[in-house]
Amino acid sequence: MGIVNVTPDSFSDGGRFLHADAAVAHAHRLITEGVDVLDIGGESTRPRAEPVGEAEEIARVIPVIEAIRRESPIAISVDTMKPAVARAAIAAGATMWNDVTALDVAPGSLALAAELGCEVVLMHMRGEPRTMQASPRYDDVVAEVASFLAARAEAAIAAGVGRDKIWLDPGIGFGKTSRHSLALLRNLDRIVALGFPVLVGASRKSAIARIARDQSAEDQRLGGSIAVALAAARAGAAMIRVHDVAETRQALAVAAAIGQAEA
Ligand code: HH2
Repeated sequence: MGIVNVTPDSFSDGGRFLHADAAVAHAHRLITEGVDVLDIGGESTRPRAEPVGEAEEIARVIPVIEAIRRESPIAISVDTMKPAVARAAIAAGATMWNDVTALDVAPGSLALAAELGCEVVLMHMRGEPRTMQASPRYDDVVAEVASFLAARAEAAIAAGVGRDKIWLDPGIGFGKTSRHSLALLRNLDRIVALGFPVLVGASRKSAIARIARDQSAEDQRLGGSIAVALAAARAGAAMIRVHDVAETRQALAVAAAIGQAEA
């Protein structure tokens, strides 16, 4: 899964057309790099990020989804916590709703996902984006994340979402210290064992720099991001959410070939 952020902090300033234009050009680059799913987001979920209104988020992501859909059959996911944005995105050609709140916060989310018939990514987060990194605590992070995700999958199925439409994501860095994120990656097989395809997103996150004990800026964290991708794939993750598609695909292909080589 390749990340396309249509947010002012992701692209240099300018008018909305320029933002959409830059986002579409980036999407096309990821397609040539071999991406399987494009994840389009119009609101940053970074700690301390400013919330974006519904109309503004729609104005950011829909022209981008429409433009990609006009030129490519690539699978598109929309990264949003807002039902109205998800509805508009699916109408514009997206087929997957990636919700960092696991369809658990905005009223009507589960029913809408069932009505739309789209795939859904249910991600674990502790708290909400603005405050989630303020000393998160767990007794047993792996057990708590697994039981939350199992419960959200049950709730989605009870609301009418097809079992085969559900993806689970432990939410690396969302209300977790780097120790929590490491525990989840080390024990990812316990999330995989829940019986749904698992998505992992750690690309360029601050946890990478903390774990590596360096001060690397966001675009200097490719090595650590690839290390997570390889470990997650080995533990059974079905999809990895990344900024750097070509490099990650290459690393995954070589690791897989080594795994299949003759003894
Ligand atoms: N991480 C981010 C956003 N959406 N969705 C899923 N399912 N899993 C993730 O790990 C995940 C996500 C944050 O990363 P990014 O899009 O790079 O930053 P921002 O939210 O600031 O745009």
